[in-house]
Amino acid sequence: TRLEQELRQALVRDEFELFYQPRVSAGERRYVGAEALLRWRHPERGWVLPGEFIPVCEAAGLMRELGRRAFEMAARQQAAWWAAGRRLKLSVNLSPGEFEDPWLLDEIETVLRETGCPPQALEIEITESMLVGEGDRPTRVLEGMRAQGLSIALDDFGIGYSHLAYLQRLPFNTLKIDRSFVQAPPHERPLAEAIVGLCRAMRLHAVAEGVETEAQRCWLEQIGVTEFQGWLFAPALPRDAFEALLDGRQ
Ligand code: G
Ligand code: G
Ligand code: MN
Ligand code: NA
Repeated sequence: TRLEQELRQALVRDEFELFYQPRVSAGERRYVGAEALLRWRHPERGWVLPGEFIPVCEAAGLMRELGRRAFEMAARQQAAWWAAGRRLKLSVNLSPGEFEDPWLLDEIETVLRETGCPPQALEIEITESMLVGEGDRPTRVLEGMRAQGLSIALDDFGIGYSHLAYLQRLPFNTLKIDRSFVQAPPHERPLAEAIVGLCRAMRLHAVAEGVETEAQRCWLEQIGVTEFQGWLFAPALPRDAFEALLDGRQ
């Protein structure tokens, strides 16, 4: 297809960039991290969102290459930020195709070595659908990442195949509560409270995604969420704007 052709060209021309959406701590409300999110700088259309190009890249077999580039950009940026004393945790999404790649751990090792990025600067975001029906491979891969010094977040929690045994068995550091819970009407809140209680009992960071209002932030903080991400604080921003936000210059 035409879009597929354009995407191949975009990889050659290096038109992909990372934007950064901050993660804010409960209580003190400090910037403690960010999620790296891909954007395509289209020569005519301006910034294009992942919803439009990731499914096409997946179908065309380009996602492993794009995902690897995204991880590399994140590691390079973190190496620079950490060297400059800006020490936030940056999370990077992994696609199902990347997760299945038998060379994943070797590629991560190579990128960390080549960029000089400290592994504790990065968190890998995976989704529940990647963990289904694969024997013990997911456990081995995630334990391999932990051994490399990375942290691991379970993304979009609560809307997938939520199989609570995963939480017991797999070495997660963080659970990202899907925005459908965060934005739920009051009578649907007990489920979110139960998820946060589970995080507390299992010593996982509970990060709420899609926080848009002060009222949401307030009840999430009351039930024990430890970090927030969402438009209430900031959307995903290009590097310069993200740095300006951290420095209070925006
Ligand atoms: O940026 P936006 O908020 O539209 O992101 C939508 C989704 O696109 C994310 O939740 C994530 O699943 C996917 N995505 C964004 N950036 C990356 C990336 O660097 N790698 C992978 N694999 N997926 C990404
Ligand atoms: O990795 P994941 O699929 O969770 O990517 C985050 C997605 O959520 C991105 O597409 C981002 O643009 C979107 N997003 C981030 N903050 C908010 C928010 O406060 N509200 C809504 N509706 N979407 C958000
Ligand atoms: Mn994510
Ligand atoms: Na998410």
